[in-house]
Amino acid sequence: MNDAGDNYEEAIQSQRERIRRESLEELLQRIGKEDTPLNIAIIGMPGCGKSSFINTLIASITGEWRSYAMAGSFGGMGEHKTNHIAMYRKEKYLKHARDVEHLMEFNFPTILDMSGISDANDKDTKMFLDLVFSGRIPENSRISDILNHIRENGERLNNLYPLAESNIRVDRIIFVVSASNSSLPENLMQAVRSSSRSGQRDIPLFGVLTKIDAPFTSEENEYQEFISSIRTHLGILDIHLLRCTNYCDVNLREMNDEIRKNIPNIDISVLRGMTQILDPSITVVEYNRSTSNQMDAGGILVLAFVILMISIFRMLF
Ligand SMILES: Nc1nc2c(ncn2[C@@H]2O[C@H](COP(=O)(O)OP(=O)(O)OP(=O)(O)O)[C@@H](O)[C@H]2O)c(=O)[nH]1
Ligand SMILES: [Mg+2]
Repeated sequence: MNDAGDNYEEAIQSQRERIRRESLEELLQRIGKEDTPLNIAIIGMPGCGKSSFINTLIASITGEWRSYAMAGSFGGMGEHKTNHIAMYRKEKYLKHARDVEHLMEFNFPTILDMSGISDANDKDTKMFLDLVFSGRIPENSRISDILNHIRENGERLNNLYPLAESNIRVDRIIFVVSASNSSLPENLMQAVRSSSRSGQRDIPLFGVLTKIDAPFTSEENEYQEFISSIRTHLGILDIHLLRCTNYCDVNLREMNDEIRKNIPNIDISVLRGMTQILDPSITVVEYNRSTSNQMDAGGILVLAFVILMISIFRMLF
């Protein structure tokens, strides 16, 4: 390339790098420094790019890609790359960042990775999701063991996975969908959506669309319909569907191994999307357990009053 071409390319690169830094700064401002990390559960079908997304998110924060969550594929041989519940706390994933001391001050989330779940909306799937969302599954549990426990123990599950103060309860759910597959896991989306709102807590749900570098179609209309279908099934706003390409086989080779410089375009999409998802003003609704009891007590009082009035009326007339 000639000098003019080189200069142009350099100018574009430095502009992208500047936008990357601004996007990270915006994320830091948004999450703040309060000392209560959010717990985020990453859910989706096998191979949709959950673990790659976690590595991409961490790379976009630290500026350097590393393989924290093991990603990969067995080429359709029916095996999961991730087969347990793994938790990534900021103490672990920021450890190697160049500006670790500065970053550690901020309220970065704890991220829960797990193996892909099959596309079902049955009792066992919902039971599994409820256990995950209420934080009752211990770290590093094998998913297949939990599913067996659910099948075998049914109602006795509460004894096996008790509710405790120490449970790491989920504050955000991210449902991951791959853009390279035209069929949506509608049953699983429905199960996650209803489990996010059942029980005592209403947990905010978000979407991440991975593999946008390899979409299933080149037809714009078809692609837009696909996106609007994801939003409808998850019941989310457009800004709550993060679209990205992950660091993966196809682009990791582009990174310069010696300097390990990230690809700014990948980081910018992820940082901007996460700024929306980690917004502390989006809160988990904790339902007031006593409200229904108070209503019952109120109802009984009204009933007693009515009975008393009827008795007095009868006595008088
Ligand atoms: N082209 C492309 N490939 C991707 C992208 N993200 C992930 N992949 C590839 O998709 C495959 C599966 O990625 P994983 O991150 O292991 O998927 P997973 O959802 O964690 O899979 P399980 O843990 O087995 O459920 C790997 O071969 C990745 O390299 C992406 O954005 N673009
Ligand atoms: Mg995985």
